[in-house]
Amino acid sequence: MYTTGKKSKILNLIFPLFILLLIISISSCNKDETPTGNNGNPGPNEVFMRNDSFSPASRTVSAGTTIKWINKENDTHDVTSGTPSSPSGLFSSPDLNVNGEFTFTFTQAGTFPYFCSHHIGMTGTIIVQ
Ligand SMILES: [Cu+2]
Repeated sequence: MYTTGKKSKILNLIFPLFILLLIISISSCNKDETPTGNNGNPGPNEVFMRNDSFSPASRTVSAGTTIKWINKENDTHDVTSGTPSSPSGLFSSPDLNVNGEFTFTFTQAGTFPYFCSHHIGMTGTIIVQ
C-alpha cells in the first residue's frame, strides 16, 4: 500500500505512543491483582492466600512433599486441617498476617481438605499420591 510522506510521519508519532499506553495499562492490571505488591504466582509446592481464598484451591503432590502457605494480603488468615464443621487436628497454623508463612509435610497418601477459620468458604484441598 502506498502512503504519503505526511501520513507515515503521523504514524511514526502515534505508534510509539500506542505501545507506551499498552505497556502502562498492562502494568497497572498486574498491580490490581496483587494488593500487597507481591508479584508472581505460587511455586509448585506453594499455596497463596489472597482475595480471601487459597490459590490454587487444590494441589496434587507426592507423599513427603512440604507445602508452604503464604499470606499475600493485608488480611489475617490461618490454615486448619479438615472442614469447618469437622477439623481433623492434623495441622493448625497460628494467625498469619501479611507475608506470614506456614508449612506442613504430607507423609501419607490421601485427600486432605483444609480451611481458614476466619473466613467461611475459604477452603482448599491437598491431594497426596
Ligand atoms: Cu482467611
